Formats: sequence, structure tokens, C-alpha cells
Amino acid sequence: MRIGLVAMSGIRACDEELLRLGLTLPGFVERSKTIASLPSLGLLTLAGLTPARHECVYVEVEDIRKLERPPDGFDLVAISSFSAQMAEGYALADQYRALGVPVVLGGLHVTALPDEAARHADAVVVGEGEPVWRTVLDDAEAGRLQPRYGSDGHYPLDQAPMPAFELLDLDRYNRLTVQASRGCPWHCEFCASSILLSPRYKQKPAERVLAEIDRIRSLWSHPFLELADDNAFVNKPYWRGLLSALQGRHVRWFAETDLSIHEDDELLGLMRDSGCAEVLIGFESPVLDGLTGLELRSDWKRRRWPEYREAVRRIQAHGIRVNGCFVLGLDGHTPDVFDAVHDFAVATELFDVQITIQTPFPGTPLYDRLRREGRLLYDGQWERCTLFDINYRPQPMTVEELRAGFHSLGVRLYGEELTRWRRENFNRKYLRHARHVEESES
Ligand code: B12
Ligand code: SF4
Repeated sequence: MRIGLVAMSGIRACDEELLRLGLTLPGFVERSKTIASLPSLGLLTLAGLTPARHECVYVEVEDIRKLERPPDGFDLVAISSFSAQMAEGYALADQYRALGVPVVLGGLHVTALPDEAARHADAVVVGEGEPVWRTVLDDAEAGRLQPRYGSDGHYPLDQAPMPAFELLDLDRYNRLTVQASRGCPWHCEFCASSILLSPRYKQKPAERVLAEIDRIRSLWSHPFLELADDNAFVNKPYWRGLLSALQGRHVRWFAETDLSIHEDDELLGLMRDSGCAEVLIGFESPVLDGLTGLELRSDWKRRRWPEYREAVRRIQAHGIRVNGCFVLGLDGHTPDVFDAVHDFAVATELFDVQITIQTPFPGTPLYDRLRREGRLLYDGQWERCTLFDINYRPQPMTVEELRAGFHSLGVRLYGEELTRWRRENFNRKYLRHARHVEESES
């Protein structure tokens, strides 16, 4: 079979004022450019599992948009899914099916809402794709696709295939993703990441991760990697081994983590020496309001709140930039939270800062709770699940206060002056530690 793997990519927001105001600011544009062109690791992983008798063709949806008709010649089309772009995914699926090409849909959104997705597909895959992908292919080849395939989140990552990075036109990407773990121990109420696929935290053996990195290095002379882990470094001894082995491989990389790394000087040193350019840390709230009950199992972030500022200082002192993330509109947030984020960014001299609006993604405990409480606005308008649009009634703020505060904070944070000040401070204080990063990014 000739299989079309269609990746939904790109950065989106619906709020027009925000697009006009905020998303054109230097700090935001830079970050958007950096991440906008990531390929779908999910589809590359499935391609890596596909028996050699089939041919896989990897297509970005933005390329299809430029065409009058979607590319043809496929015996099967597989489309990945995030909520924000689901409508476009469904429309494409409908088009292919009208042409008689069977379509299989999978990914995070389909996992959350398989019945909705089933209206646009010959088959939907719920959960991780690896355990069922070969069965899907065999069934498609034999003309007996089942409407639904499911996995239970227990796929062992020591069986993980090598993602088919060679399918990519590497010139168009500035980063590639590698995944060393799925899940996260903290279970935040709003989390819509791989926790939806793998409720239990699991780790890929380090030698497999290194093999993926080496594969990328063999294809790409100046690799920049983004770890697609929800929360890397949970297992610190694992990372000490992996990072030691990574030294000398000349890669630069970025990861999402919780702040616990700040306590571990040895780990921070290994991170820096193995090419870590930046870590993204979900602080979520600069004030205690909003942190209580944020996680379903513990108040880990609330307990760690007194360490927030020191954590940024210690990590950046190792020459590793911190991108501090804040979720605005958490229950308990008042309009004071906007100044508090600004003050935190200034006081800690965060290299990067990311603000998003709390978003009830389908499939999350937050979505279920806000629905029960009658607080969802625009339910079902998944294109608004962008992290920048307001889809619910916050408490105690009003929707208008949240929107206006978010806009003006964006203007203040991402304006040229503060962005330059934050960057220059980092470079002046810590550049000698981060020399390898600066050189490699020039
Ligand atoms: C890399 C990334 C991106 C890349 C996406 C590249 C791509 N085309 O995949 C870029 C930068 C483009 C991106 C953009 C956006 N992203 Co993003 N991104 C991530 C990130 C960091 C990693 C995702 C990843 O690679 N996972 C690893 C792979 C292996 O997992 P997977 O894709 O889920 O695939 C597995 C299964 O789902 C399944 N599967 C997936 N697709 C298919 C298809 C078929 C046919 C089958 C059978 C199975 C299958 O099999 C795979 C293997 O098990 C996550 C956060 C995180 N740490 O997880 C956020 C995340 C996925 N992004 C998110 C969001 C909100 C966005 C944006 C809306 C942001 C914005 N405002 O623009 C856009 C939306 C883009 C879109 N098209 O809709 C949310 C999505 C929530 C949701 N449920 O929809 C996440 C979880 C982050 C968060 N804060 O909550 N993102
Ligand atoms: S810490 Fe981050 S990855 Fe972990 S559950 Fe919370 S939001 Fe998800």
C-alpha cells in the first residue's frame, strides 16, 4: 500500500485582537518561528513500524492547503490530531473518503473523542498508536478495517521503533523531536498531553533514545532536538547516564521539565555540557492563588512555590535559559495575577516567558469539571483550544478581565524593550556558561 501520513502542524489562535496585538511582538514571533515547524513524531513513529512492503509518504497539512485537491495516489490516509486543528483534519478526511480512499484517524483529540472522530473515518485509533498500527495496516490491506482500534496505555517503550526521520525534507525544519518518556507523575487537572495516552509514567531505554539521536545526527549536520516528553528528568539517575553519553555528540536541545532540576547541580552541569539550550518549566502561577488543587494527586507545585525564584536563578546560572510558563485564569486568579507574572519575569530575569490561558481540552478532568459546573463557553468549538482563546467562565475574574489582562500582559512581556532586557541580562551574566549554545545558534 502507499500510505499518506498527514501531519497537522502550525501555531494558531482565534482571538483577532490578540493576533493583531500580541502575536506580532518580537518575543512571541521568535518563539513561534522556532517551534512552528516541528514534524509529527507520532506519524514518524508509526512510519517506523510500517513493514517495508508498504510505502509511507509524509505530508504537512500546510502543503495540502496550497493545493486545489489533496495529493492522490494513496491506498490509505492516516491523519494525526490535536484539538485546535481538528475541523481541518475532519474536512480532509471527508475529502479523501469521498475519493474512495480509506482514512484512519488517531492522536490526542481522537483519543478524547473517538465517537466524534468516527463520523469522519473508516477507522479511529484510541490511545497510543504503536500497539495496533500493524493490525490496522493488515486490515486495511485485506479490506476489512475495523471502525475502532484501542490500546490501554501500557505499550512498553523498550519496544519503541526508530521513527522514520528519513521521510522528512529536513531543510524545512529547525528542530526535530525525540521522546524519552510518556506521562507525568503530577496529573494536573488541565493537562492534555501524553498523560491522555499513558496514564502511568514510563521511560524509553536510554540506548534507544541515543540511537534515535544518532540517527538524526546521521541525517542532519547541525541537529537541534526538542524532547517531546511532557516532563523530562523525573527519573534523575536515568538522565545522568543518558546525558553523560550525550556529551560529545554535538547536539543542542530543549526540554520541558518541572523545577526539581534546580536542586541537582550535577544534573544541571550534565545538561549544560550535553548541549541543553533551554528548559521550559510550567510554574503555572506566580501567586499561590490557583495552585491549590491544580494537580489531582498532590499539591506539588503549591508546595514548591517558595522555591520558584531561586529555581530560575540556579538553572540560569548554569548557562541554561529558562522559559517560564504561566497559565492565566486558574480558579482563584484575580486581575492582580497579570502584574504578578510581569514582576516575576523581571525579578527573576527569565530569558523567556510563555503565558497561556487555561484551556479545557476535551478528555481532561478540567473539561469534565467545568462542564459539570456549567462554565464552558463555546463547547465543541475545538478550533478555540489554542491556549490563547477563552473557552470558559473564569472565577473570580470575568471573561473580559481575563482577556484584557492577558492582552496587556502580552504587550508588556513581549515588547521589544523587556524582551531585549531579559535576553541581555542572561547573556551578560551567564553567557560564558552557555558559550556552546550561543555559538551554535548563530
Ligand atoms: C511537538 C508539539 C507540537 C508541534 C506539533 C508537531 C506535530 N505535527 O505533531 C507544533 C509546534 C506544531 C505544535 C503545535 C500546536 N500545539 Co503542540 N505540542 C507538541 C508537544 C510538545 C509534543 C507532541 C509530541 O510530539 N508527542 C509525541 C508523539 C509520539 O505523540 P503523539 O503525537 O500523541 O502520537 C502518538 C498517539 O497520539 C498516536 N497518534 C498520533 N497521531 C496518530 C495518527 C494515527 C492515524 C494513529 C493511528 C495514531 C496516532 O500514536 C502516536 C504514538 O503512540 C506537546 C506537549 C507534550 N509534551 O506532549 C504539545 C501539544 C500536543 N500541543 C498542544 C497545542 C495546544 C498546540 C497548538 C494548538 C498550539 C497553538 N496555539 O498553536 C498547536 C496546534 C497544532 C495543530 N495542528 O493542531 C497541546 C495539545 C492538546 C490537545 N489535546 O489538543 C499539547 C499536548 C501541549 C499542551 N500544552 O497541552 N505542537
Ligand atoms: S506538570 Fe505538566 S506535564 Fe505534568 S501533569 Fe502537569 S501539565 Fe501535565
